[in-house]
Amino acid sequence: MYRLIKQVGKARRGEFVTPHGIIQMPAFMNVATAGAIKGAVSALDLKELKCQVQLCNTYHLHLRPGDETVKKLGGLHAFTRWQGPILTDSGGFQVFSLAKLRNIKEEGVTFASHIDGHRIFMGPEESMRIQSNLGSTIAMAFDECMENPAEYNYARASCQRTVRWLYRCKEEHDRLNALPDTVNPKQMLWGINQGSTYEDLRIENMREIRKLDLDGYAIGGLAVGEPAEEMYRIIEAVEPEMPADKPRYLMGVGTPVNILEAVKRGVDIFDCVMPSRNARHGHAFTWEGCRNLMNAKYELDTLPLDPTCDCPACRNFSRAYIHHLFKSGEMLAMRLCVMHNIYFYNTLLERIRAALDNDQFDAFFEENVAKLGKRI
Ligand code: PRF
Ligand code: ZN
Repeated sequence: MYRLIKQVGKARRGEFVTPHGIIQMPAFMNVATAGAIKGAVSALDLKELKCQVQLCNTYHLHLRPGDETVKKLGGLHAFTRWQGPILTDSGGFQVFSLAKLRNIKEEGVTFASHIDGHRIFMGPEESMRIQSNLGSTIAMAFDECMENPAEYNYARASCQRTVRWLYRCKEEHDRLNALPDTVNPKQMLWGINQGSTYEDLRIENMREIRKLDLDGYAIGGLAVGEPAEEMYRIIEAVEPEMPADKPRYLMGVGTPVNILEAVKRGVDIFDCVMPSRNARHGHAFTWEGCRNLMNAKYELDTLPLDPTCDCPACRNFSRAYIHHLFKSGEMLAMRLCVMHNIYFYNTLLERIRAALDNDQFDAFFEENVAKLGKRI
């Protein structure tokens, strides 16, 4: 299902065939946590924003509207009207980052809902059942995402438990896919590498989880408190242990610079809330660096957010107008800026693919890495 088209150093140009369409890689996944990109962007907008694949969250959709409800409504594709590939994150990360009063045991995690505080239990089987009800294209394994820095002995015990959880995920996932009324009988399961910032734990963990011959593998537990250099070091350590014929997903990363650096080290797919979250605070990514639209210098600026951008916001509106909308608290400010940032991220990945296709990746990297990191 993953086809490697070309490799330049460690960087990979490939494609991943799914029953909901082909993902050209390297790719970015647009984050629609509760079934919508935050900032009033719907599935109808996504095609125009060059979106290939959408990510939704098990944890959020289980709490609201409930995965049983989504199943009754025909699954996430019918519910959100996004017809392309959908990946659901397992809840592993959200339970650890959002929920309060967690209690982790071998069976799973008990936690209080961040909405109304009621107590919920989620383990590998529950996560698989929820994701099966959602009917996503790709289900993620249920894992524990530790914060960094983590103590060595804790990290070792935690990622060993995550491996045991993975075996339970696989068994339950196979059982659910075979049921007669399952929403998506071809749902895939991807595993998640953990091990904090310890190279030996990361490598051992990867060797364990690749034995299950899953449809793809993620690197989790990064961009959770450690410096970017540590993240790159861990990617370099674990990458040689990842199967070459499966996609590699770096979870929750990152800035445009992080993405360039990770592609260079062999990562194929990313997701991050940054394009939408930063836009909601008035930050627009551009090819010259990141702009803050709240800045008074945009009051009379008639140029678009990025003069080289063809997104719906840049084709029609000025910085001055968007600056005014932010100052006035108009919802349209966010919508325009979110659309621009999503288009920007998808264009970044499209240009990375084109650079790989044309044997220009190194030049593209050098030309853009410094500019993309600037604040202007
Ligand atoms: N595990 C899961 N989802 C995630 C992460 C993880 O470690 C991260 C870490 N950056 C983001 N999303 N299941
Ligand atoms: Zn734009």
